[in-house]
Amino acid sequence: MSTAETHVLAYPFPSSGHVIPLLDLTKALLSRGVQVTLLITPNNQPLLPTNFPPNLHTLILPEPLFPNPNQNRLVAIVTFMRQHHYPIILDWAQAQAQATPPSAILSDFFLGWTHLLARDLHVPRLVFSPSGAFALSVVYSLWRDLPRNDTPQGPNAVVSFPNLPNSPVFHWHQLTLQFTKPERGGPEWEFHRENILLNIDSHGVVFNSFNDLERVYLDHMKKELRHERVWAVGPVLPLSPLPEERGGSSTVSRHDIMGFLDSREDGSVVYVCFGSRTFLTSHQMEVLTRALELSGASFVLSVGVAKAKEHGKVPCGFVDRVGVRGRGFLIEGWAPQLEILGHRSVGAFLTHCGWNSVLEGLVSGVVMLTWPMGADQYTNAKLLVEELGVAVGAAEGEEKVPEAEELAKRIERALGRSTKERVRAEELRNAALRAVGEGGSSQKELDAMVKVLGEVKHEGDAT
Ligand code: AWU
Repeated sequence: MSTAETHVLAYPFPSSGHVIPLLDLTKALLSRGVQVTLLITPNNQPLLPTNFPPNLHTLILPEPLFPNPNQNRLVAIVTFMRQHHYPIILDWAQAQAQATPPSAILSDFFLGWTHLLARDLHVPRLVFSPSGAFALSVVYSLWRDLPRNDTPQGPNAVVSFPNLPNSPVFHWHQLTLQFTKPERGGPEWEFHRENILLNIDSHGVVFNSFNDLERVYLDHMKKELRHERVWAVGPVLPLSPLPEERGGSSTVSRHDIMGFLDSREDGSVVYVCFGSRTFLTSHQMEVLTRALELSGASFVLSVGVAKAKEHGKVPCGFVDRVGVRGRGFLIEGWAPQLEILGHRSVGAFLTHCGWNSVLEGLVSGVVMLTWPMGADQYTNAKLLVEELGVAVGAAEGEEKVPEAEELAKRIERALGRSTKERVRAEELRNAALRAVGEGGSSQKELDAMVKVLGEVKHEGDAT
């Protein structure tokens, strides 16, 4: 099948951190002449590129609703999508049969059930992992080995993963809540387990990562899955020119934020942002702003718009005190993160270690300060600090509060010019740019993946 006859259904989980990278990957597929139909919900339509290339199509699916606020949000959304999107996609695909039938489904790792949908459509399902290979290796190992925690240490119990490279060890509270929170063996726990096992059974997995960053984990994944259909095609993020908007429209004028950064010395600014979904408590925010003040560093502090009363707000007086001295720039809402990180004046990035932010920090060559909060973020922080030596540990947890003085010292260290982290940051930036450059490993792996999809027949022999 020629590339132009290859038709991929790209199906993201409808949350910014998952939609953004799959949209970026879709652009790379389109540039190779692949037909792509984006299965997207109305709330995420604004994220679509304005200039639609002729080989990009969309199928708008109902917005997941979950009336019961007490239900787990992820379970509710994925259940809604399985119940309400599945039949619509089946009918749509059957209507497409004579036109350009789908060649594959490329769907987020939260949507394991699409492996069953792909079987109904007689096409292969590829898992799209918006997280890295280390993180997914930990998750797959968890749901295969089902470690227990009957120890008195409770959340501080240590869980080791001897079958993973470097035999990492985590505390129980650092593992994904999807595994540790629901009652073991209960409906929610089984829901997550089924989802992961369906991912493991799928035809292949596509990582927004690159060989020089996670080679040992990518090789481990191939060994565990017993096939080679593991492709590292990232970082998929746009390099230049940077899009005006990405994932949302900035709540500050580009002119103002760039004006502030232009006025700063090279590498002198620490950028602070905790992704699209994470909020600090009031106490954490108090300590963070205190540390920024003590550090004496220039900073850009991006705090999402608080969605609930328990979300920490910047202490009153802070902006006046610090803003007056012109050291700080506060963004309440959506920050133009890629542009900020790419500015010559930004030297450090205090992040919750969401994988998109990790990759954006690496491509920008900044030294990261890690403050993981949950999900895959503890694994990402371990990779950055302990294995790659490209980041400084700053804090951890949604509740714990670091010492302001200690945090200030770590901010200063992260802004240091000739630290070992700075050297590693430059090395990994160059490695990331090589991977996505002409003839780079990520380009080659994406070409290989497209070739595999082009060779898959429709007789259903690939599921
Ligand atoms: P990011 O992955 O950094 O964080 P989350 O939004 O928390 O998304 C998974 O995505 C992670 O591995 C999970 O740990 C979970 C989730 N952004 C921006 O442009 N402006 C803002 O003000 C805030 C965010 C962008 C940012 C990045 C994305 C956030 C894959 O963390 O540049 O691309 O939004 O994704």
